[in-house]
Amino acid sequence: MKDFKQRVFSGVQPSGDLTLGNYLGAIKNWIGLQDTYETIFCVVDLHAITTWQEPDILRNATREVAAGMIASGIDPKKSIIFNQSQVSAHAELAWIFNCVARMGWLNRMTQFKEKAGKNKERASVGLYVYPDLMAADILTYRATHVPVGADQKQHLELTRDIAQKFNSDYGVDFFPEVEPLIFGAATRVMSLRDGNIKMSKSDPSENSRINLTDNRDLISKKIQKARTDSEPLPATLSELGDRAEAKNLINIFAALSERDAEAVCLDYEGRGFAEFKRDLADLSVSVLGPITEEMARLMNDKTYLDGILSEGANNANKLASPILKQVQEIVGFLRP
Ligand code: AQP
Repeated sequence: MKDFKQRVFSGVQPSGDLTLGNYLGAIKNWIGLQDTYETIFCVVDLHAITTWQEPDILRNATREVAAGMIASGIDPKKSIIFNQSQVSAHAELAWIFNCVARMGWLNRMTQFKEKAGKNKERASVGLYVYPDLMAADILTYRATHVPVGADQKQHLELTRDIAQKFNSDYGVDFFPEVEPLIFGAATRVMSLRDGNIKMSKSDPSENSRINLTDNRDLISKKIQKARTDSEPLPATLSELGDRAEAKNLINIFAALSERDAEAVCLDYEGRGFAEFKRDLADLSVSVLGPITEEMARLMNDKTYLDGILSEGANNANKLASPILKQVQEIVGFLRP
């Protein structure tokens, strides 16, 4: 296999307010990659409309995700930041991949099953072919590395399958074998109301999540209100057993303080949640406060944000266009 440029691609959907889950599980981990790789971070608005989005809210959320990335430490001078719909190569390559991927592969995707719920017949076709678009996002830049959370691993496997099938169907060595970048302390942040489901932008309960748009008071209140139990904390994680909410709060504490979850558990051995939550609220406010404030400041400067997104789209387009052109030639599209 030939040498491909070391390039990272990742994205976040503007399907609601950015959450602590998006921050700890994704964006925070991207910051360090900017010095090692060529990095492309995308606000994936085409993905967002796989479920219904109010147009004005979508526009606002698109800017908000960009502001959240920048406020968290993604540097527009080091990384390409743009929104997906501005670069048509994503949609064009996704169509080709719709024709490469097999129904059987998509039928196995667990995220579709989770998101479509019981009423599969009423889910959009876009939601079903979401993984093909994700493969196009990555491969339209021939990205070599993708930082993924545990929930996205299956989609990345599919990207690898699509790349391989394309290469073998057309007898080329065109798309790289994409590698996942998995972070040691990759955190899966769970809902503050139910420790068995993930914290999500689209959860109907506001108290289930911390948004990066929440002010210091609200962050603190949501932590205080988080569901817990009446038992004191044990010395080790394994002794927590199936206390999912307790585990989640300890993991959040560990991720925010960049410490090992076992060490956090040991620190609070024998203590109750009132004290633990007070400290977690203070910690959350001290880490997230500056980010939420910078985000609010950026949201007041739409000209700046739109400028970043449009410059990012230009740069992304410069990378994507020649790759798409080669794909079109390989596939046999006549372009006189
Ligand atoms: N709770 C989470 N814990 C850890 N990582 C998370 N991510 C999302 N939620 C958590 C990671 O954030 C990145 C961007 O996610 P996305 O916006 O593309 O879609 P998602 O995973 O579907 O996020 P949400 O918040 O749950 O959105 P909705 O409610 O619209 O579906 C991904 O890398 C993801 O792993």
